[in-house]
Amino acid sequence: MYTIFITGTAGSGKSTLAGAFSDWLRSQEQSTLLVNLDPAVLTLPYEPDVDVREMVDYERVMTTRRLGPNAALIATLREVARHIEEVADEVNSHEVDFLIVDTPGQLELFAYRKEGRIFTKYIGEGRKVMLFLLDPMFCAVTRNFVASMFLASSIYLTFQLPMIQILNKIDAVPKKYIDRIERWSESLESLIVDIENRSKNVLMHLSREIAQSVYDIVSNMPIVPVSSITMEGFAELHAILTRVVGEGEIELR
Ligand SMILES: Nc1nc2c(ncn2[C@@H]2O[C@H](COP(=O)(O)OP(=O)(O)O)[C@@H](O)[C@H]2O)c(=O)[nH]1
Ligand SMILES: [Mg+2]
Repeated sequence: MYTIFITGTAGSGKSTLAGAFSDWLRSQEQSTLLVNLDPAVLTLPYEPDVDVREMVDYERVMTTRRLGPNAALIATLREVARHIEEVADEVNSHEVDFLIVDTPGQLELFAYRKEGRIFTKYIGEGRKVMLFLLDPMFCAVTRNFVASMFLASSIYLTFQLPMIQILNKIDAVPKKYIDRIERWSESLESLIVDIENRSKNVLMHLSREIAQSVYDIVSNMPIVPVSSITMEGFAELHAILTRVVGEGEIELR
């Protein structure tokens, strides 16, 4: 069994990918289990098999405890973490090929609080992998690409799980952007040349420094372009999951 945690900034397409990739896997005769870890989501583009909204009531916490949206999300995630063994028992009682875990909308509440690590520790068995979603429209600019590399390495440091970067929503972006991002991920030299040509002074120096310091971490993560609308790239994502993660190559790096 593979356990896939889907992470990325708010709106990067985590929930859509969770549903679409599960549909695709099922069409390939693979069994999947979909887990929603977002207590605050109103509607989901898939039918979750395990849903934390059945365990905590985000709206009620917000009104009864007079909390703002983020504080209520923190409180409800903490509540779920307190009952993590029940959640894990429910999830882990199913025998499936792929366990797909959709994480809360706001990345920082999952990634930079201890609850996130509790979830990734207890939920799922077998090989665990994290997908980190990138928006290709944003990442096609050098300084944004560097900022995303920095974020990806920070998430990797936090969870220490094998990570695959997903260049998402490619149906909505010109192909030249995807090619550019792939070129940067394959060659630090090419990224540095573009940083030097496209930015100036402090920004150029800062981008170059950051790129040089995190490139080794990030360049070891595969980068897969996909679309949850056309399902383009899903076969490649599946192949990378089974081949690279399956053989433990990412863990060894
Ligand atoms: N064009 C396009 N839009 C997408 C894709 N994946 C997600 N979206 C849209 O991006 C928005 C945010 O998606 P959602 O899955 O809710 O993001 P989340 O906050 O990361 O869970 C929604 O309007 C989706 O329809 C994709 O592959 N292509
Ligand atoms: Mg979502």
